Amino acid sequence: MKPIIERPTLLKAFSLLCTAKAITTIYDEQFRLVSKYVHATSRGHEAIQVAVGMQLTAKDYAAPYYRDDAMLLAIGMKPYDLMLQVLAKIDDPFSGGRAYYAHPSLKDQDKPKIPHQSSATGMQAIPTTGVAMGIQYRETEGLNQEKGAIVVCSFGDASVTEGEVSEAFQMAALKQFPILYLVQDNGWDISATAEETRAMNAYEYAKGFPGIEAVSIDGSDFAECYSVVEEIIKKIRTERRPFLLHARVPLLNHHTSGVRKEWYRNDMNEHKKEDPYFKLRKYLISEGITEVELQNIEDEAISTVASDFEKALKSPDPQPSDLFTHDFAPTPVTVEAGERAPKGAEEKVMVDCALFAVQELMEAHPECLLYGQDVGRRLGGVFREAATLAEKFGDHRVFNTAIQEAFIIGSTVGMSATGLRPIVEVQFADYIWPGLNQLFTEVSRSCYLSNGKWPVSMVLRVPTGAYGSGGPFHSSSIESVLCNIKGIKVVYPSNGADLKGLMKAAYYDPNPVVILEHKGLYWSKVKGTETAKRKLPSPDYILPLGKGIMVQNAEYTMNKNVVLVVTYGMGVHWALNVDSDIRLKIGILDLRSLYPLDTELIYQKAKEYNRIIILTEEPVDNSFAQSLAARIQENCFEYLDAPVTTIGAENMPAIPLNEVLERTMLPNSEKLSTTIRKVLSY
Ligand SMILES: Cc1ncc(C[n+]2csc(CCOP(=O)(O)OP(=O)(O)O)c2C)c(N)n1
Ligand SMILES: [Mg+2]
Repeated sequence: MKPIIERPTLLKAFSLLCTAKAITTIYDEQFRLVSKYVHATSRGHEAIQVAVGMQLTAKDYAAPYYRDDAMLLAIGMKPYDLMLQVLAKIDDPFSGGRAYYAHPSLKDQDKPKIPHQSSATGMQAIPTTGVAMGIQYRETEGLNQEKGAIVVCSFGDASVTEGEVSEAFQMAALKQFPILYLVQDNGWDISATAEETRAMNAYEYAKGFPGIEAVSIDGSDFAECYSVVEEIIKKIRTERRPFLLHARVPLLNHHTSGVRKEWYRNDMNEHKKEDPYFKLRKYLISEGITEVELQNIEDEAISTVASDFEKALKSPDPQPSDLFTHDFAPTPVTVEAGERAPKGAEEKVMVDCALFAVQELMEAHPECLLYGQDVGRRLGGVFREAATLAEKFGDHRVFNTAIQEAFIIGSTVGMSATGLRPIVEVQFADYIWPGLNQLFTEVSRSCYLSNGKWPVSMVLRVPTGAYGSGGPFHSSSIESVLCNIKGIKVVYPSNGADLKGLMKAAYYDPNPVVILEHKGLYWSKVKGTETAKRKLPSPDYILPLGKGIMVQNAEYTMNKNVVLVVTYGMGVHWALNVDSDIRLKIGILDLRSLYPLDTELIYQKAKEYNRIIILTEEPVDNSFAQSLAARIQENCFEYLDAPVTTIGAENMPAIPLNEVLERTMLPNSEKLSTTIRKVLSY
C-alpha cells in the first residue's frame, strides 16, 4: 500500500532534494574554488536525509554526520549557510571557518539543536547518546524540558564498527533513551567494502542490543523513508525508547572532494539505478504532479544555489585575530570567597572535603549529578569518595555506569548541551585511556569548533598517583598528557581545603575541568601527609582555578642562599618533609592548578629566589614539569643563579609493584633533599 503523504510535503521534499543535488553539481563544476578545503556531499543519500530533517522540530537535537548536507537543508539551513562553510568563511554559522563542510553545530531557536561533533567516525555516538540521557534526566527530575523531544544520531555504515558505538548502544538499550540512530548504508568505507570490513550490517548488529528496535528500509525511496521515519519518531516521542533505522542508499558522488570515485569505484552503474532523485520524480508524476511543475521547482533550486554560491564567494575570510576566540567560555569564578578555615570547624580528611563539596552542590543544584563506576548506593566509590550521596539524592542523580570510560567522559558533551552539569569519575588515572579519545576529540574542542556555542560543562574526578605498592595499574600520573590537551582545565590540589574550593570553582566553570585527586592524600595515612587534612571550608568557600600559593617561605640568610620548590599534589608534602637542616632554606610554591597556570606568581617568586626546582611525581622526560622549567628559563633567565632543575620519577614505562622498585622509581623527600643541596651549591 502506498503511504499517504501530503502534497505540500512531497513538493517541499522534491525542492530540498533538488537543492542538495544542485549543490553537489555546483561544487563539481566549481571544483577549483571549493576544493581548497575538503568536503563530502549527500548525493545518493538525499531521500532519507530529507525525510528525517523535515520531521525534526526546534525542541529536538540532532547529530548529522559529514555527508548530511541534505538533512541540514531540511532542518532549515540555506545553501548560502552551507557554502559559507565549504569556503571556510568567517560567517559560517557553525564554526566561523574552523571546521570542514557539513560539520554543523547549531543553537538557533527555530531549529533542532546540534551540539558539536568531530570528524572522527562513530565518535558522535557517545556525545549524542549523552544528549538523550540528559533529556531523560530532565524529564525524571521535572526540570523544564519540552515534552517529547527526541535525538537523532546519524552515521555512515562503516563508522558503526567503531568500538565506542557499542558503548552508546549498550547505554541506550539499558536505560531506554529517546534516540534514533540513523545509519546510512552505502556499502562503502572510503575504498573498503562492507564485505571486507564487517560481519553484519547495522540492522543485524542492533539486534544484539535488546531494547533497541531496529528497522531496515530502502533509503533512496523518499515515500517509504518519510512514512517509516514518521512512525518511528511518533513512537520515540511518546514511548521514550531507542530505535535504529538502517537505510540502504547509493553513493553517487565522490567519498570526498579529496578521495575520488574514479580511483576505485566499479559499481557506479548499479548505484545510479537507485538514484533517489529519479525515484522521487517518478513517484510525484504518479501522484499527478506535472513535469512542468517539477521542472519549475528544480530550476528554482538550481538558480538559488547558483546565486547563493556567488554571494558566499564574496563573503569575508576570518582575520588572524579570529584564531584566538572561544577556546574557553568565560568563568564567573574569579576571586577566592567564603571562609577557608571557619572557626571551630572540624578537620576533615581530603576525600571527605570532596564529598562535602559534591553534596553541597547537589543540594543547591538539580542540574548537578554524579556518575561513574561504583559511585552508586552500594559502595559510594572505591575510595568512598561518593559515600551516602545516592542515599541522599536518589539513584537517578548518583549512579553506577558500566565499565565505559569513553561513555563516562564523552556523554558529558551531550548532558551539558541539555543544560546539565555532570560530575563524572574515572576510577583510576590508569584507566582514563579508553576515555581519552572522547576527552580530546569531542570534549576539549567543542567550545572552540562551535565558535563558543557549545562549551562543555563537565567536572571529571580522577584519583591519581602512587603510594603503598599500588603497582603498575593503580599508581600512574597523567597530568602531562592532560595538560597537552588544549580546551580543558586541569587542577591538582594538595589538601582538602583546596580540593573543596576548586571543586566548587570547577562546577561553576562552564568549561571541562579535570580534578586530579591523589589517592595517597585522601586519608592522610601516608607518613608526612597530615597537612592534607584541613578544617572543612564553609559551604560558600570557592577557590578560582589558576591561583598558586606559597605554602612556605624560605628564611632569608645574609647571602640569600635559598631555593624555590615549585610543585603540586604529593610533591608539596615531599617538600614539606625535606631534611631538617635545609628545611628553612626552601620556599614551596603549590601550583594547585596546572591549567590555567599561575605564571604571574611563578615568575615573581622565581625572580625572588633565583634558584628553582620543579618537583613532579611523573617521569621527567617530556613532562609538564620540564616544560614549566623551560618557561621559567625563558622568562626569568637573567634572574637565575642556577639552571632550573627538575626532579621526578625515573623515566621507566610503569611503576613496579615491588616495594624496593617502587621506592627507586618515585621521588621522595630524601631525593629532593639531595637535589636541593646540589642546587644550593651550584
Ligand atoms: C576515527 C576515524 N578514523 C578514520 C577516519 C577517516 N575516514 C573518514 S570517512 C571514513 C569512512 C566512513 O565510512 P562510512 O561511515 O560508511 O560513511 P560514508 O563516508 O560512507 O558515508 C573514514 C575511514 C575518520 N574520519 N575517523
Ligand atoms: Mg559508507
